[in-house]
Amino acid sequence: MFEDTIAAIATPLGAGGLAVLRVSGPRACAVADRCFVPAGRHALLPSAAPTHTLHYGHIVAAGRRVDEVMLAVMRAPRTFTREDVVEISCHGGVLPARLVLDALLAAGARAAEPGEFTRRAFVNGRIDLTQAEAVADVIHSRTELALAAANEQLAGHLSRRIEQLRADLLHVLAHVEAHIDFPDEDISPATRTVLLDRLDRGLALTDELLRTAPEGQLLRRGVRAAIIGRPNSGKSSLLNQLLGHNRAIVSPVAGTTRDTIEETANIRGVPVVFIDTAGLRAAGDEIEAEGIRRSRAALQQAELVLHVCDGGEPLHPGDTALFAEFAHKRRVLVRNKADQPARWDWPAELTGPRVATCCVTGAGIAELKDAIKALVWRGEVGAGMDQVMINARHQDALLRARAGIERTAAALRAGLPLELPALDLRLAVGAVGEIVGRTSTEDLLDAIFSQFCIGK
Ligand SMILES: Nc1nc2c(ncn2[C@@H]2O[C@H](COP(=O)(O)OP(=O)(O)OP(=O)(O)O)[C@@H](O)[C@H]2O)c(=O)[nH]1
Ligand SMILES: [Mg+2]
Repeated sequence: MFEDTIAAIATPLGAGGLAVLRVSGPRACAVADRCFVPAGRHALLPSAAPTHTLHYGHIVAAGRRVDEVMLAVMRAPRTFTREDVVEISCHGGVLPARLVLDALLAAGARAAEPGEFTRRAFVNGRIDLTQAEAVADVIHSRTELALAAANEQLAGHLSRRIEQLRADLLHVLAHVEAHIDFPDEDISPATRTVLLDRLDRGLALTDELLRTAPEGQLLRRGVRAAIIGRPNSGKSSLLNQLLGHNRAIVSPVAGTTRDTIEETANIRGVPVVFIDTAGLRAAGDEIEAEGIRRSRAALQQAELVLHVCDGGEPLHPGDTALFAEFAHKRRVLVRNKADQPARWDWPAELTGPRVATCCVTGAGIAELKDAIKALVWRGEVGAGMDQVMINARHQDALLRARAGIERTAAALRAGLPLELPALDLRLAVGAVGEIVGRTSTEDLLDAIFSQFCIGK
């Protein structure tokens, strides 16, 4: 249990209807008593209030009224942090929230670090590490699909699978270690079969979880898609169509876009960061040359390329050069200006998805979105996995665990001495434990919780 009481503004700073402040710790009610003046006939000080009740009154500091607030009292252990919690809703806006926070700090609370409330929830056993990470995922999710996956994880669906895996491995480890202690007693064929079954089940689950890693990363980080092509082919028009609003300047002048423009869109549930670029050609002036240089830099980082060709003009040799240049990239070939009579056909040797679009009518944009999703989303998240999608940290731990499980199974099958596999298996149990936070270091926790915002 923590000894100090922390406080923070839990809502984003800015003008708004309400701001919410959070106080958590053993002295949460005592801190609130010192700066909250309850109003009304049944006025109660927070420390005298029953748990899970709401109170009207004022926050005062140095004898002066700071704001009119609603104050909620929630006593341990039925709270997010499992500590006493006071939540104060004050007027929105930077200044009222800031003044209420100052009053709380003057009354004895300490300003919370980023993620400190969630960290307490984890350390006090309210949630495990995957659920703590899910809190951040929920906050940062950019599409409903990403939110659904984060909520699954928050609900403990990943935790349950990991705990099952860990229990299986511990079961095998107990047998193997007993056998090492009493080497004269052979593991009976029946027991061996049971142990191998458990290990195989562990491997299957590990693989199933590992297959969700690419989609998990997609949903969390989004995918970067560069829109490239010759000047005037309609790249900026296409960006606007994909975003659903006029973000980029469109004009008949070749060389309109000079700086790269980045904007995120929800493409069939996947967050896609589109990067509109300057048309690739021999530059007319210094500014355009810099724009083209930036476009090429953006291209290096892009996981996906939308190559836009002008359907109303004969195919330019510049496009043919770009076909070859980006042959190694995942790409969608777009023949834009499909409203105009076709002047050319796709070269036969080109592979990959092709879509015809018209940015005047919006024709073909739905097909383009489908093609983008099909390229990046492999559909590995099977029905049995619900919407569980692991992150990079889970992936790293599972890969280490997998190696240990495999070596143990191989040794067991071959009837080899079990000392070394026991070591491997113990490492595997440790790696699986890391995922849910059963084995964790301060460094790991710092790395995870520092990514949170203050007040979470
Ligand atoms: N007819 C027709 N015109 C289009 C279509 N898409 C874009 N245009 C026009 O083509 C011109 C160029 O469009 P932009 O979107 O600015 O082209 P861009 O590729 O971004 O050009 P740069 O930024 O100069 O490289 C504009 O006049 C658009 O209105 C289309 O599907 N059909
Ligand atoms: Mg443009």
